[in-house]
Amino acid sequence: MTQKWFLRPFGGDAVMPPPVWMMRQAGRYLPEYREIRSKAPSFLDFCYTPELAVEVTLQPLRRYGFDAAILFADILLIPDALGQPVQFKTGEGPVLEPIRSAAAVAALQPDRVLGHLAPVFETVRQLAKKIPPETSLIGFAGAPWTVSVYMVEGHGGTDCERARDWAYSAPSEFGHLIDILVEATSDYLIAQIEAGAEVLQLFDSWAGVLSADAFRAWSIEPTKRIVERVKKAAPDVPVIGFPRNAGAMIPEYVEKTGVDGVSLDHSVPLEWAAGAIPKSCVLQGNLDNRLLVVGGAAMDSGIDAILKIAETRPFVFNLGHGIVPQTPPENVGRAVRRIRGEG
Ligand code: 1CP
Repeated sequence: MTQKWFLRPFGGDAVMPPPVWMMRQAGRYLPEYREIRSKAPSFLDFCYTPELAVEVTLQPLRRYGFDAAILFADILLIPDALGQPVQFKTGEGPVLEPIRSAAAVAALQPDRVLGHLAPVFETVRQLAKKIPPETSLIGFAGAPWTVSVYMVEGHGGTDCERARDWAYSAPSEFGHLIDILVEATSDYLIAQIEAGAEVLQLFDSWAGVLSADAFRAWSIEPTKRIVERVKKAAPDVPVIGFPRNAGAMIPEYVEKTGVDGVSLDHSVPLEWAAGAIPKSCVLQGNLDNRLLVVGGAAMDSGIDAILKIAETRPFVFNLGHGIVPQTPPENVGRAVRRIRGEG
């Protein structure tokens, strides 16, 4: 049986070269993205217009031939679908009308989520037909903790203090918000699989601000519940977790959530992760995204160090966090060639 290269590590194989994709592989560093983006009236409209979302998902595949495509959408579509006002302001990032009371949680509308997100499922259906046959399609969502941070803070660029305070001072009230997100996110991911997603990634970008016990309660537990629901619906679809900056808690996250792969930020020493995490869990990562900006010999040696570990176990090459807008597109091409032993 021939299997897509991207899926091989999830079947237990340490393949060389390792499959490669990059978080935020579609985005502002690409001139062809900026061109299409300027045609949509708002970032949300952009995400909800399948024709545009499909096109920008395909752009980085045409340039670099990544082993996987990631659905073009955003983790903040879930708050939007729940009825919380969300806007993306140019140069400022997302702005939400913050939720800071039990009454505001009770006003969320879980029943409208799947209907509201129908355009995203249409994008996935079209992508499943349009990506090259050797490429895998990744669906995704934000993990409940990280999505709740934006819902409670109302914007990025914080230390998540309001969300942390709420979680510590009124855990059952805050837990109700997390429960709503677990259900909505599970439904959303299962619908992505039904539309054609072959792998899922759960982004917990703010996992690293939590104390160990809070991490167990608000990152591990909700993720575990989502993985259980997804596995019940689709046992064979690999789920990758990304508990960014969770450091020493990562092995426990892997063990307790049941994820099939774990995406590592660039602070994690790979030789430590390789010893602390069983080979049954695929490691993904973890080139510093600034090395992709810098390029040249520094980037090459960062890549080579990762490849030494990739040889020894099931592995997917990625960055430690998303591609930043200042990245020269030619550096991405050079990185992919180096990873594949072509340069
Ligand atoms: O065109 C623009 O200016 C918008 C920039 C942009 C893009 C390209 C945003 C706003 N979202 C996206 C797409 C996106 N977001 C994708 C699909 C594209 C791809 O990966 O190729 C994905 C997977 C995400 C996920 C996402 N959105 C995360 C998790 C990953 C991470 O970066 O940590 C987070 C935290 C968001 C929120 C968000 N959306 C957009 C911005 C600028 C932010 C970050 C806000 C902040 O905290 O500063």
